[in-house]
Formats: sequence, C-alpha cells, structure tokens
Amino acid sequence: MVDTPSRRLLLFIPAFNCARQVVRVLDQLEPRVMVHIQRVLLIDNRSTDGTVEAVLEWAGQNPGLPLLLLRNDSNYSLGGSHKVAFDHALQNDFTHVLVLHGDDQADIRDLLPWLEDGRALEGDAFLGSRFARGSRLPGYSWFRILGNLVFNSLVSLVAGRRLTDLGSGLNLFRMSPLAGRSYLSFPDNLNFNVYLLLYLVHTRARFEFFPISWREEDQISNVRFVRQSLEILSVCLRYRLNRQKLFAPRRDLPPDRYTSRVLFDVTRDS
Ligand SMILES: Nc1nc2c(ncn2[C@@H]2O[C@H](COP(=O)(O)OP(=O)(O)OP(=O)(O)O)[C@@H](O)[C@H]2O)c(=O)[nH]1
Ligand SMILES: [Mg+2]
Repeated sequence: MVDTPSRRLLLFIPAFNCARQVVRVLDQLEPRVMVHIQRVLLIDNRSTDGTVEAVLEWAGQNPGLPLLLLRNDSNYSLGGSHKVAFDHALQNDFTHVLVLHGDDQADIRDLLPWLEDGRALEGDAFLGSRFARGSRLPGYSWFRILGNLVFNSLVSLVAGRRLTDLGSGLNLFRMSPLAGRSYLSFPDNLNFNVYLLLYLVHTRARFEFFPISWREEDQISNVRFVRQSLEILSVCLRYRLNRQKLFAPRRDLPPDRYTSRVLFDVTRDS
C-alpha cells in the first residue's frame, strides 16, 4: 500500500432499491480494502424496498465500519447522488472519491492491486471498465453489451480518445480537478457519468481505465435505454459544436438543491 499522509479516500455507495444487494456490497469491505478508505458514505435515494433497514441491520452487526448513511430529501437519481457525495468530499477534505454502486454488480476488490501499487492514485481518475481487455461480464446480456460497445465507439470518436466504458459502477476520482463543482450542471440521471467523462477529456485530466468484473444476477436495471441513448447523442453533438458552452458554469441552480439527512453516523476520523 502506498500511504500518503495527506490522502483521504471517501468510498461513496449510491443505493436505490437494492436491499438484497447492498449488504453484499458492504460485505466486500474487508480489512484489506478498508486500509485504503477513511470513510464510507452510503447515500440512499429514497428507496422503498427496505434498503435503509437492511443497511442499518448490517451496521448493527458490523460496528467497526466508519459508515455515514445519508438519505436524500428527494430522489435525485444517480447523478444527483454523485453531487451530494462530491460536495460532501470537498466539504470534509477528502482528496479522492471512490464510487461503488450499491447493487453489487462490481467488486471493489478488482481495484485492490492498483490501490496497493499506487497506480490508481497517480492520475485524476481511475475508471473501471466493463469492456477493456481482461474485463469479465458474467450474465450480462448481449443486447446491453452491444449497446454499450456502440456508444463507447461513438463517444470515443467525439472525444478523440479511446473510452472503453461510459460509466461503470466502480470509479475513482481525485477531487482537486472537481473543486470548482462544475459537476453541479451535469444531468441528475445516469448520464451524469458520460458528462463527467467528457468533462475529464475537455479539461485534459489524466485518467485511465482498468478492467473489472460486472455481474448480472438478481439486480434490477433502471436504465431507460431509448431516453438515455438519445441524450448521449445530444451531448455528443453539443460537445462537438461547442464544448466550452457545454461545460460553462451555470448560475441558475439554487445552492441548496441537493439536500439530505443523516440516518446513521459512526465516522470517527473527522
Ligand atoms: N437508477 C437509479 N439508480 C440509482 C439511483 N440512486 C442510486 N442508484 C444506484 O445506482 C446504481 C446504478 O443503477 P442501475 O440502474 O443498476 O444502472 P447500471 O448498473 O449503470 O446499468 P445496468 O448495467 O443496466 O445495470 C445502482 O447501484 C443503484 O442502486 C437512482 O435514483 N436511480
Ligand atoms: Mg446496476
């Protein structure tokens, strides 16, 4: 492990209606993983299936984890939850945010070798890829594989560099390039990641992809294929036409739009 005293890593777990899966995600957080992580921020996005109760029960049985559980005041979708998490990281002096989806499709242990040799922390982002050499996709449908490959190619063409995933569920970001909070103007839905990726390209951030495994077992996909595809086409077009304008800071956003409540807090490092 590379131990930089000033480095503080926040693990952010977005969760929405994944009661059965989220406890498996928490089970992934073994001591060899947690040596790299200073706080776990689990954000529930107004689940209605007992996700919060499942997390609370797990936390009662596993008191050692530095866990902060928040519940958004309204459903802000996946992108909105990223905004809450990034803001939390900036306000609490975290240098990095590691995102791990709460529905147990990714495995945080895929990142461990890169955390241990320090490579994951060298650039501005280290992005899990479901479609790189060495990735594994047990149970993932060919239709979704094909759809993802088509859009990866399209966005790569627009970005002018090879992008092997537009948004998997395992990604590490350095916070300093995001300190201006440009992400607040990205969409709240699942296309937040596509904007973030294009923003990294636009700002010449240093990032690379690493191969991950991605399971499809008992998860429920909330992806709206047609709508999201049209949105990706639209952002590609706008990026080509005027990317300065696409990423210009917006002044029309109310400052306290993404509010949340603390449900459980056993963090002790702050
Ligand atoms: N869809 C959705 N997901 C959310 C929300 N808030 C948090 N999440 C979490 O974000 C993750 C991504 O959602 P999914 O619908 O599974 O999308 P995906 O995994 O990127 O795509 P698939 O490969 O189709 O499963 C899940 O872990 C959800 O629990 C939300 O409001 N909407
Ligand atoms: Mg999923």
